[in-house]
Amino acid sequence: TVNITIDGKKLQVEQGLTILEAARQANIKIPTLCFLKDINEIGACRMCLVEIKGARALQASCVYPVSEGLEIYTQSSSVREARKVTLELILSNHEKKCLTCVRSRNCELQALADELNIKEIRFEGETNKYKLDDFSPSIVRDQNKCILCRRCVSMCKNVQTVNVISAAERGFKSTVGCAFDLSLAEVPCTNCGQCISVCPVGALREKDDTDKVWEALGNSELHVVVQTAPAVRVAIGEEFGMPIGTRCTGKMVSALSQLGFAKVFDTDTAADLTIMEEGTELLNRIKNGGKLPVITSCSPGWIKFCEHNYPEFLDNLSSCKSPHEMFGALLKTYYAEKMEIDPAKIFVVSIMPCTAKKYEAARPELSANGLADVDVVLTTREAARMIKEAGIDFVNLEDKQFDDPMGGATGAGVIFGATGGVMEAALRTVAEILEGKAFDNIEYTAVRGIEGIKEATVVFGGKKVRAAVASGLGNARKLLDSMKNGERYDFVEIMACPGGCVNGGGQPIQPSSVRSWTDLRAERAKAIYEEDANLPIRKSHENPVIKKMYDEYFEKPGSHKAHEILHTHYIV
Ligand code: HC1
Repeated sequence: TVNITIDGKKLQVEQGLTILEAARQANIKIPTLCFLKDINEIGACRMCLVEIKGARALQASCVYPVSEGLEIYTQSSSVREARKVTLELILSNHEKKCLTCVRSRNCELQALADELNIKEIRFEGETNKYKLDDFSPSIVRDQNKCILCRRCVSMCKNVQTVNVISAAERGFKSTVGCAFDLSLAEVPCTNCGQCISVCPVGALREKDDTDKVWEALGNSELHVVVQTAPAVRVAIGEEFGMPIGTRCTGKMVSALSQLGFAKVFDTDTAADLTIMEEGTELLNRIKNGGKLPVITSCSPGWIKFCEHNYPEFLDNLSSCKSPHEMFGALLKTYYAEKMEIDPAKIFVVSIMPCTAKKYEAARPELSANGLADVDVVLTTREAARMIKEAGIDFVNLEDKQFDDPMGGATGAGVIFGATGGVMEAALRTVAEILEGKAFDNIEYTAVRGIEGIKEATVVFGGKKVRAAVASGLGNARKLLDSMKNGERYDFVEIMACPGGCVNGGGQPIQPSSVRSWTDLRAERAKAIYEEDANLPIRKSHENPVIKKMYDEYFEKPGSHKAHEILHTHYIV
């Protein structure tokens, strides 16, 4: 430890901490803007300046390490004045359309201006004017609101290793964008939306598709149904001020029925179906000497990353459509027949924690009988916006169950929402098929948790299954490179977002002041595993809805009909 003084308070703190961290431990708040723990610690914005006795200039506390005897002042007049001028300069070149900004009241710049008591901007002068980049099906980039904090650049380059946005030019002309001023739609962006999750302002946002859904809901010719992804239920409450990790499944279903959807379905049901199809694919490849490992295909950001960067692994991908696409295809075939509804009149909305799902739904190969499987994808945030617009008091809603005839999922379906969940769900089923008996212990804790890469080897029926799980595209890259160097697995789960869908690019955005010190991934995943533990059925192959579907329609997993409707192919 070292001895330091902050604002006259004597402290003993761990060596290696930054001044910002030490102050936080002592409950002394230093404002930050570009800082995001472990992701963007570059001291660029100068909001966290502090005065250090004996130092020549004010120092950025987020990158300045503590050392013996440091005497620090976080609120001296020079510090306050410097922070204020810096913020006013940032504001002077920021498009201040706060009233209509998607991030209004969830904007770190707005909050800081309020905190620093800025009531007028002294430096009105020249401002940059940029064209909106809204060509991507998933992400809109508005440079007029960018404050050059570079969190998105760090996320895209260092965490996801996608590297399609970077800083360019210098001085007043400094900007963040794609090479040659291309649109995100023209570069190998995976649409993961992690850049949006870390943007402190409204410079990055999802493409808002709520109007399309309102229009469909108002069209009496259409049968408009909605499905919700596993990870939405454990995060949507945050949009209504509820604590991180609150399970809101019943309230979410109530709110969606109140919005006017004819049916509210659970994507988890299709996740169970995915396990049946993907599990069969794995067992067939193991038995028949097919291409191993089988790599999961539910994360569209990961699929696009693979298509651009690792085409040599495309044959390893499971041919299964992702669960929500499977569900869409089911609704326009099996359900349409069962309910005697013209499939062309069925309008499927998916509520997903993901921005890449918007891009996925638009892929032409994801259709059945010429109809797109899914018509519109909304993020968790957009769904919350619709609920607010309809004046629904979300927090006080009564719980409601998902609708029949496709309602009913297992714990295996819900854990898809956290990294390792698809693997665990698959192992719960594959184990029983290979052993030919039921298992009581179904919790595969080795594949749980937020570590970027996890491994497990299990033996069922004398067969060794080597499993690996990666979340975050940087970790996927590491895992794939190790496989190129000879590492061998039978089954691999990859999710584009760090921590899996619970931390998807479409989830509620928490500011750096929360995100830097609370692990959103762990809190939301805890709620997912609680939901699993509370469900009466926790294995996909025991789901009665799925059994019935095979009896009535598909005959058996991997059948010709199942392949026609539930499987797809990839593009080099
Ligand atoms: Fe996911 Fe999936 S788990 S991809 O993370 O396989 O988005 O939640 O819906 O489709 O089920 C996302 C989540 C989601 C699919 C499922």
